[in-house]
Amino acid sequence: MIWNEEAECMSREDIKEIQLKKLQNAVKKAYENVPYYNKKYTKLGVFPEDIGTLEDIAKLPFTTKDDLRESYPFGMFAVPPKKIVEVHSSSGTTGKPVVSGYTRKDLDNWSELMARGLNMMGVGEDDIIQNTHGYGLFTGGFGIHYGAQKVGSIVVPISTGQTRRQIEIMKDFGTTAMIFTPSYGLYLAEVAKEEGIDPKSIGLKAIGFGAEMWTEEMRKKIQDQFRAPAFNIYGLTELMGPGVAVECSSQNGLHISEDYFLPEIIDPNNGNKLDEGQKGELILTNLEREGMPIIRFRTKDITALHYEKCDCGRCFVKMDRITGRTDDMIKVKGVAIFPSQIEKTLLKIDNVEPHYQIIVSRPHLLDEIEVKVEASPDIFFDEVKEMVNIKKKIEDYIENEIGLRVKVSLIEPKSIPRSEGKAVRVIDKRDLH
Ligand code: DLL
Repeated sequence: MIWNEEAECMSREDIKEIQLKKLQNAVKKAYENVPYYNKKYTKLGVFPEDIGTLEDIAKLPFTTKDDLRESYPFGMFAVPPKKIVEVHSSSGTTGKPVVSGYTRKDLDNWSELMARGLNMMGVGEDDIIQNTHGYGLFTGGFGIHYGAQKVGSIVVPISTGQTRRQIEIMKDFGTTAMIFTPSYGLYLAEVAKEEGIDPKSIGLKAIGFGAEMWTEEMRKKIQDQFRAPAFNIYGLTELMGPGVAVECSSQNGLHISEDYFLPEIIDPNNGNKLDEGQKGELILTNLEREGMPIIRFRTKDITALHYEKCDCGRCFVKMDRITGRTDDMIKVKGVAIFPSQIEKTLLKIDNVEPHYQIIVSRPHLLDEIEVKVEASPDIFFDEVKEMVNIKKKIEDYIENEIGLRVKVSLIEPKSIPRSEGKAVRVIDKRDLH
């Protein structure tokens, strides 16, 4: 059974007709109610009336994470604050986070979209969904939660961490569907085995995983460990959260709900549109958002679109799994991190230089970050106590900025290789591509 057959199995003509109507409306609302769009469109001399066809979207400028950051916290909202009922937030590139605001209707739409996603994974009212995503400003917890309730399953809002308790609950409650980041899934399986529980014996029906990049080898490992199919869930805070696109039983791409989102693929170097099947940067327009209209958002995620009909019967376009980003954002334990956040923190601390390198690895299935920081020439490496104090201070400051505890190593001045072009700030040893 398809959750919303009328929507998900529409003809291409109907999809286009609905998209055009909604796009015209979204652009008009953004122009009329959000000073950011109003100023930008006026300056460029493009107006809502100029959108006569779907292709006309190319006349509109892109919106970036930095644009949203500059409107921090509520500057992108298109409705008065009293109509906003929930906010979520994610990291910004240079400090300020991005805030996403939802009206009651936006939350209803989010539930619908995530319900479609869970239905694609074969999850419904007979299921018990254990949601290991964090409940808080991160969209993962609440987004999955809303969808799970909408399809009528029992949702276990256990949130992140407490790995041994997670396993106990899976067993005791008879969890049938797990939601996790791929790295956490593998870790869960390992801890279960340590506890003498074979993850296969839990009897999972489906796994939903996302929020960070993964490889087919990782999927295979997760599926083998739990003996259950694993489906990719994609989304981002700016557009909504999880549920923008989800994988169906074919497991070869994610359906984007095109009655809510208009996807484009561009060449990230010149902004030109790329054709079906060509890899480039994904641009997304939210066609329905009341609280915060998002027009032509540069996701920086690399993928390609495919329009041929899918075996599952759904007609919405499919995107490939994300294979990279055009910027230096990394996701660690599901948390988005920019090197600039580390840099900003280092600049606040005496005795260290803003020369650093971030090393991300996955030594025991869980992500670990080590930040190597150059000490200033005037501190003495034989002053053990002083070194320990500085190291701890940096760790505390970084934790305060990114929300994760990292390991800091202080190294000799000038020991990080200098580069003439872009400095290599991140060394990702996880092999995610
Ligand atoms: O990660 C939303 C989410 C929550 C998706 C739970 C899936 C499950 P942000 O924290 O704003 O939102 O991060 C968005 O994460 O631009 C991608 O780079 C990356 N990302 C999200 N899902 C996937 C995925 C949530 N399935 C950013 N595969 C996006 C690869 C993903 N990367």
